[in-house]
Amino acid sequence: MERSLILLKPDCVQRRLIGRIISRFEDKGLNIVGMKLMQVTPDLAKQHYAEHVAKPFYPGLEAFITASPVVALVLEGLEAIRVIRDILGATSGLKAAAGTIRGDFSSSRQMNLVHASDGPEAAAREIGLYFTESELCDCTLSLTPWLRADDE
Ligand code: FUP
Repeated sequence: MERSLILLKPDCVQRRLIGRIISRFEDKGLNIVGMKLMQVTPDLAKQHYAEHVAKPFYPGLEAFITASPVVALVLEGLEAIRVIRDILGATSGLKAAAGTIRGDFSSSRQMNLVHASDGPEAAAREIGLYFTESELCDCTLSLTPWLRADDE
């Protein structure tokens, strides 16, 4: 099983798409193990986007990600990191394939609705930035035997 850090970004919250986007993850069979509405501070933004802080687009990215609350989630599932990024589509909503979240709902590179960790190391680092261990719930949902075989 893998875990990934997901942010429903300010554009997602402001456009009242939270429910529809979370439904896509639930429909796929991913488990929610952490979830909260929160405000990203400039300091947290710099830690989250550490690899981008020196880039020309960073000031605009920080202004955007701190402009309104976000919903932070930890999702869990088999190959969850890749599966979730496939569900999101390419970074720019203009390039993302139809049927993906960004392909269906976004026409922007910055306002692309959802962040998802891009690898296991990023996931561990980002989950630690947004959640304490006690905020994560580990439970087996009763429908699990109807979502995949025991040996998968
Ligand atoms: P992703 O892994 O899909 O979240 O995308 P990146 O790590 O490449 O970029 C991080 C965030 O910076 C994305 F949400 C989009 C944003 N971005 C810009 O706003 N402008 C750019 O020129 C490039 C990326």
